[in-house]
Amino acid sequence: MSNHFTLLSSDNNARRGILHLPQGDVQTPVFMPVGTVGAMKALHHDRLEELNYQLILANTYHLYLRPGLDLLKNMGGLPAFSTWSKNFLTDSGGFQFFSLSKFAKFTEEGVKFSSHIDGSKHFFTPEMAVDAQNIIGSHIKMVLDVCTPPDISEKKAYQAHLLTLDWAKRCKQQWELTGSNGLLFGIIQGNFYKDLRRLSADSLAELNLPGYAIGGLSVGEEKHVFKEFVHFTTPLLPHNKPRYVMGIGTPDYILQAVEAGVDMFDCVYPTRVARNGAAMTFDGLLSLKNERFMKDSSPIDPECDCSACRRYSKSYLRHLIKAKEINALTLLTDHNLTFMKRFMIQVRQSIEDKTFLTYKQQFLHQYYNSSL
Ligand code: PRF
Ligand code: ZN
Repeated sequence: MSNHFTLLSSDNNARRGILHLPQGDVQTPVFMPVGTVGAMKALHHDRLEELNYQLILANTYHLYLRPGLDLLKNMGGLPAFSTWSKNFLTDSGGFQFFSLSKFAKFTEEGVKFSSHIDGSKHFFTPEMAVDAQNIIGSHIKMVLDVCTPPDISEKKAYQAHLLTLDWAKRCKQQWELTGSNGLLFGIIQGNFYKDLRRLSADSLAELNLPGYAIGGLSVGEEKHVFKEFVHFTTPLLPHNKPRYVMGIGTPDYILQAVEAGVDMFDCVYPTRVARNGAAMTFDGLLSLKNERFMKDSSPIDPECDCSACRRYSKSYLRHLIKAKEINALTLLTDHNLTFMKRFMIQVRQSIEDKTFLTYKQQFLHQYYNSSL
C-alpha cells in the first residue's frame, strides 16, 4: 500500500478509501468540483469550505494564460494567492488543447497552440507542464497527455498513446528533478481500442507514479461505449493507487465509474447546469425555468440545507433566473454542490455497508425515471 492512499473497504469492485494530501485527508470516492482559475464560478470559498470540499480542480492551461506564471510565482502560488486552504488538483492542459484550442499542433517535442483569449501563439512542453504546476503549487499534478476524439483510426490512436507515454516519462523526470512536489498522476489514453488501453495502462504502470487517471473517455462516445471502456480499463490500473476518471460528473456516469472501481472524478457539470437554471435533486434534474414552477411555493428540496432551499421557493428562484439576477447563479451553484456532497456521502456509505449495487439501482430509478 502506498502511503498517500488507504483502501478502507470494498463492495465488489467499488472501493472506499482515503487520499492523504498535504492540506488534509480526502474521503473517496470523491467528486472534485472544477474551479478553473482558482475560484468556483459563482461561489465563495467560505461556502465550499462549509460544504467540506477538500479537493478542487484548477486548470494549468487557463492559469498559464491568465494571470500567468510570473504573477502566480510572485504571489506565492495559487493556494496563497486564492487563499483556498484545502487541496488543489491541476489538470495539465492536455485536454484543453484538445477542446479549447482548435488549431493545436502536437509534435514530439510539445504542443503549439493559440490562446482562446487573445489568439496569441504559445508552445508548451511536458517539462513546462510540470514547471507550471510547480509554480501553481497544486497538490496533485497531471502529466501532459494527448486526448483524442472517438472516431480516429487505430494507427492514429496508437501514435497518440505513444506520445502520451513519452510525455509521461518526461513529466516524471522533470517532477523528480524539481523536488517531487505533490503527487504526479499518469493518464491512460488509447482511444476506444482495448489493446491500446491495455498497452497504455501497462506501460504507465511501469513508471510507478503515485496515481493514475483514465483520460479520453466522455469525449462524445455513446454511453454504452463509456460504460464498456470504464469497466475494461479500471481493473488494468494498479490496485493500491488512486484511480481517477477525468471529466465526468453526471450521477449515472459517476455510479458507473464507482462500480468499476474508480476513486476520483471531476466535472463542470453540476456548477455549469446550475448557472443554466437547473437544480439536481434525488428525483432528477429540475429546470427551474419551466412554467410548471411559476407558482410553486415549495423549496427545491425540503431536506437540502443549502442557501437556496433554506429560504426560497422554486417560484421565487425561477423569477430570479428569468430576471437574470446574478445571485440566482450563486444559489443554484450552492444547491448543486450541496446535492453532490449528499450524493457522494450516500455512495461512500453504501460501499461501507456493502449495498452499493442496490443503492445504485435505487438511485438511478429515482433520478432518471422520476415523474417530477
Ligand atoms: N486528459 C486530460 N484532462 C481531461 C481529459 C483527458 O483525457 C478528459 C477526458 N474526458 C477530461 N479532462 N488531461
Ligand atoms: Zn438546496
